[in-house]
Parts: sequence; C-alpha cells; structure tokens
Amino acid sequence: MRNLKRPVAVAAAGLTLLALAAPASGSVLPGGDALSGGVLSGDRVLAPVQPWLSRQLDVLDAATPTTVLVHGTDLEAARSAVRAAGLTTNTTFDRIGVVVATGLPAQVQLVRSQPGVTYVEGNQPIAFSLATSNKATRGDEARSTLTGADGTSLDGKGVSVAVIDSGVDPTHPFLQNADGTSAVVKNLKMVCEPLTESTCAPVDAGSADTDLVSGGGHGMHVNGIVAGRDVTLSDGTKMHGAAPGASLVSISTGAVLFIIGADAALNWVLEHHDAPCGAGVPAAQCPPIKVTSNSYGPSGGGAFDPNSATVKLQRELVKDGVVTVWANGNDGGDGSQSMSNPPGMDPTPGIISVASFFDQNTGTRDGTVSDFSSRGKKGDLSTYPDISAPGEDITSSCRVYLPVCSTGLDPKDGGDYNTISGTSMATPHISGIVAQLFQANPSATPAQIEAAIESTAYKYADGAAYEGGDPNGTTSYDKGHGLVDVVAAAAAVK
Ligand SMILES: [Ca+2]
Repeated sequence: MRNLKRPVAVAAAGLTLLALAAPASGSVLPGGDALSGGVLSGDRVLAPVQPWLSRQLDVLDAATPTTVLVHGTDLEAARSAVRAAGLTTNTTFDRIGVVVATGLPAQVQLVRSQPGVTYVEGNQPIAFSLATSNKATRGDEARSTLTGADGTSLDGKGVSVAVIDSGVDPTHPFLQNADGTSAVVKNLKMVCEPLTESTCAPVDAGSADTDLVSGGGHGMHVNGIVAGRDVTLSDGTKMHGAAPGASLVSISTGAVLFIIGADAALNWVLEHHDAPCGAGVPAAQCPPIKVTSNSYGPSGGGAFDPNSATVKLQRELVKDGVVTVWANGNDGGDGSQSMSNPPGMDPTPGIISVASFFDQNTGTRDGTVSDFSSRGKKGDLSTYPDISAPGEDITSSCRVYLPVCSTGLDPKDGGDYNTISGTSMATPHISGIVAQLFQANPSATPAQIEAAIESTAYKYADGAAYEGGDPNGTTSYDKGHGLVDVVAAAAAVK
C-alpha cells in the first residue's frame, strides 16, 4: 500500500510544478556539473555562473527575460553591476550582498563582466518533497517526563519555528490554543513575480488561509506535524505535533515554486528572527525563530553549491543561532550516486538533513528506512542524510479540497486530517524537536543542537551499515546517524 501512495502525491506536485514552471524556462532540473566561469573574454574576467543557469542561457530565446541572483563583493557592488547591465531589480538580500534582478540573456552575460560581481545564479524551479509519527522519536516521553529551562514540560514552548512551505490556515482546529489564539503567530505570504518588474515581498496575511494555491495542503500538513496542539478526532484518535507548545511562523512561497521565493523567505527570517512579530510584541506572545523547516528542493539531487544564495543565507542564520532543517528528498536510490537535496549537504554544523523512517504504524524504533527516502553516495559522507525521523503514514492537518490532501489515504473529520508520506513529513518532526532542544537549553548553538541529535540517535538496523568518519558518530548513506531520540538528545544538549 505504501508504494501506491507516494507516486500519486508526487504526481500532484509535479503537475503543479510544471504548470508554474512553463512560462519561465521549461522543466530542466539541476545536474551535478562543476562550477563554470572565470572565463576570459577580451580583457575582462567574467564572474562564474551557476551550471544550471549556464544551460538555461544556452537555450533561452534572446528576447525572453529571465530572473537571476547577482552576487557581489557587497550589496553596493551588486547594485552597481545590475544598473550597469540594464537589469531590473526585483529584491535584495542585503546581508549576503545579493540582488535579484530580471533581464534578457545578453544583459545577464553583461552583468558577469561588471566589477565586484562574484557569482550569478539562476532562478531554479523547486518542488515540495512529498510522501507520510511520534512515539518512535520518544518525543512524547520527553514531553511527559522532562522540563525545559523555563521549568515547563518539554513541548517547544518559547520557540518559533519558521515553516517555509505552501502556506497554512491559522484557524485550522489542529492549530488552536486552549485560549482561542492560534499556534501561528505570524502568517506571511511571499509575493514574487520573477518575470515581471514587481518586487518579491512578504505580505502579512493575518488569519487568512495562505494555503489555497495549486499544490496547497502540503504546508497545512507540515505545520501540523511541527506544532499541532492536542486534539481528539471524531473516531477517538488522540494526536498532536512534535512540539505542541511551539509557535509557528508560516512563510508561504505562494504559487511560485522557484528558489527565489524560498530564498526570500530565508532572507526574511535572517532579518526578523529575533522579533518575528515586530519589536513591540513581547517574546512571550511571539517567540524568536530558532529553526527553519524546509520541505522542498529540486528533484533528483544535484551537486552541493556553496555559492548559492540558499547556502549563504543558511550560514548567516547559523551565525545568528538559527538551525536550518532540510528534507533529504524523495528520490530513493541505491547508494551508487547521491540523490540528496543539495543545500542539506552543507557541512556547516547546525544544518540538518532528514531521511524518512517508517515505524510500521506501531511506534517501534526498529522500523525501516523508507524506500522513497533519498540516499547519499556510498563512501562520500558529505552526501549522507544526517538523521532519520518518521515520514511514512503521517496523519496531520489537511483540507480535503486541497490537491495534496486529497491524495492521502484516510481522510478524517470531514477532510480536516489526512495521512500522507514523504521526507517532507519527516523534516517537520526534526524542526519541532529542535524547538524542544532549544527550550531545554536556550543558549545552545546550532552546532550543539545538531551534535546532540546525531550523537544520541537510535541505531536501527535496516538498510546500509553504519560507518565511522563523522565527528558525531557512525552514519549511513540511507538513514544517516539513525532514528532521532528526543529524550537522549535533550540530555546531551543540557
Ligand atoms: Ca548536517
């Protein structure tokens, strides 16, 4: 049965992606080429261009505008270069010196020759990682037996998790606090139009449902897995998310499944994590963001690109004490090549990539690594996922009228809940657990959080052998260090 579900869900997302990607540049997906660039042209040295963009520039019509990320030695250098090349600025990522701009292929080539330009990156299409629990992680045991530095039960309280996804309905019953407020303390929608001259800007959606676009439903499910409150469904099922005390900052990437929308969301977190609801709103009401949850990426893996805006942004976030969590992808594999989601391969401590574990619907810790979970390349530890978390047959908040939710197996309560699978569902478990660990030790660094999770993982036996060579203990190309153990990780991080 589990083999039937995932392809259906993936097909739904694939349609969404293609429909949205078509006007831009077709559906070319990233490869694993080495960096090209530094080419001498006349007496000018051209800045290197991302391999994916390089292929796009070969096939794009000369009259078809495209959107790129111009990286400068600093913001002013990037701005000057964009002006000189005649590109139109859409938005800027100030701290990493990047200008997002649109122009014709010849203008993109021209910007490469401008002084102070270090890299030019394309606006690559991305897809949400799709496919489907909580006892297995010992998250419930941590909540009932442990307390945080604040003296309250370990449920993620005092921490906001930024979920970058298709959006959320803050009024969904799974996200309601006992006092009638929502777990969602900030609900943003990124409005980006990569092929126009409009800006790529966050709009505050208040309590509106931001998860209505095609492909919607994914974000609703992911937000619920992070921080769903205690509910009892009409069939008597009692459930909650990984961190039922954590707050949620939802950043909807909207209808545009391109990397700039997601990068703009990470950039917003970089600029607002200390006070996501504004300086005037107390942390007790709107806690600082300490972790971002990212269940998306290109299909089929690809090479790690240290020059990408995504990687620069997540490294700045680590410096500010914010952990980044990535779905490792749903491309399976056999270890002969890396199928892992590229930014999750960042060796910077505090960036965590998540494989999917199947607890056989029993809560056992001796389950299996999901068939669909992306494998790294055997022998190359840099490509291995970091940790496993439950990602198969996961029941969470849904809306049956949304495409992703309608692919689930078992709609409950009129479609308010459904069961789906994927590393997209494993990832928010880890994001919620990171919130629990920061509650246990608010002064922990992202590196300490990652080390605590990995060094205490439960070594379930399914799949590839565990190997040495990683500072946080033995690891494997299919399931990383093993299954997350919240009780043990909380003890390690204190
Ligand atoms: Ca890592």
